[in-house]
Amino acid sequence: MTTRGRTVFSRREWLNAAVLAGGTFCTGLDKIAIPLSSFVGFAVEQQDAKLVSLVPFIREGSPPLNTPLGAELDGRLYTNLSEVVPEQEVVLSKKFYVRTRVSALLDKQNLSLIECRGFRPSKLRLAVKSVRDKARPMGLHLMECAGNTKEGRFGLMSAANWAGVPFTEAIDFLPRIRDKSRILISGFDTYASQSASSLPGASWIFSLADLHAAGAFFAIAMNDEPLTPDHGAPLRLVVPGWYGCVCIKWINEISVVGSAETPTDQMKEFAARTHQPGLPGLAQDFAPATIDQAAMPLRVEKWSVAGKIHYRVIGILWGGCKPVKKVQIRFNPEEDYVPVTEFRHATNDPWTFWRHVWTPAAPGNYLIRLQIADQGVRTRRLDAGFYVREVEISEV
Ligand SMILES: Nc1nc2c(c(=O)[nH]1)N[C@H]1C(S)=C(S)[C@@H](COP(=O)(O)O)O[C@H]1N2
Ligand SMILES: [Mo]
Repeated sequence: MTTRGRTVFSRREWLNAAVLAGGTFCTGLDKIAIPLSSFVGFAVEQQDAKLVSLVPFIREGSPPLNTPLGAELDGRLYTNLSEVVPEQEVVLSKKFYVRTRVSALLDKQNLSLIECRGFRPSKLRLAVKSVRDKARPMGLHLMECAGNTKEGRFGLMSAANWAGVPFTEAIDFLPRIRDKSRILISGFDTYASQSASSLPGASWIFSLADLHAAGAFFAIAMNDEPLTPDHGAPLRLVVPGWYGCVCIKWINEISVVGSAETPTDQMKEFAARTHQPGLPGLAQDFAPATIDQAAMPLRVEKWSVAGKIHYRVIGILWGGCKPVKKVQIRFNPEEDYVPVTEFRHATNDPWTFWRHVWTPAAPGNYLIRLQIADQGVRTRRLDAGFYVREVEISEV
């Protein structure tokens, strides 16, 4: 094993890969990717190192990527994550995943004043304009749909640079809320067409403490552009670190509810996917819908270096709430987990990139699986094999 000191993912090599992945994007020349302490394997800066192709993941769905599909509750946009690179910190808004497309009936709604119920004594309204007037950068945050599966090439996940106002600040004009009370946030969710697979109705019940701890905010813009209708304009909720199902779009109601409140239909629909123990009878017994530490490959590159074939697996780590040191990768259950060759945890949110040089022993199919070996880091989806991806290697 050699240590080369500080190594930088060069701009050229990331871009090569992105071009192969069919991506077109502009990257600031001044932006250099993450520095890494050590680099093991071959130097892609070498004259004789050439990126041959990307090895596609197999046995996954094949929906068109980066393009809006269908309408309303069954409408989706799957992000092409294979073209994501560290230099471009966000997914462009037009490629940011969409889980439910805007309702054809939204036009006729007036969502500029949001009903606030249960804030005794008065019935109040929150003006979207007041949020817009106070809006400021809320930072880079990842969003992942709890139903982000390989059927959709794991494309229901993206990161954006958001603007808005922290939840607790936006409602601070309202009378004090009793500590035990919970907050229900609802979005407009009536559609002209019937869904084949989803239930209409989007609302989630939170404790104020959870919203505060997560840094939840009302968003009015992403990536320096106003929210689009598909992403929840005029106002949506973003709860960093939680699954997307709590990030209510087209907000139309904020209500204080008691501790005996039962879960909403949306909470019931997403109970299993947000790791609830069974179906809690009360909203207050729902655990925060946080994303555990997760990791997966985004693309596998085939390289020719001085006449020899090498592969590189490039991926991300996301979710969780503490720094991780030991990330391991395994190629098929018969092999052992080995440390990922290039990894330094930069952030839990939005994501941290890693790379691994891989020289398979023989052609064949390989199931690529990641594992976090740090003690005390919860990884329920990784443990369940949720993000395992498979490739077919034809040449070694
Ligand atoms: N009103 C409303 N809000 C909603 C939904 C919905 O169907 N209706 N879907 C939720 C789910 S399941 C996810 S993953 C996120 C997706 O947000 P995006 O489409 O902007 O990526 O929105 C959430 N907010
Ligand atoms: Mo979702």
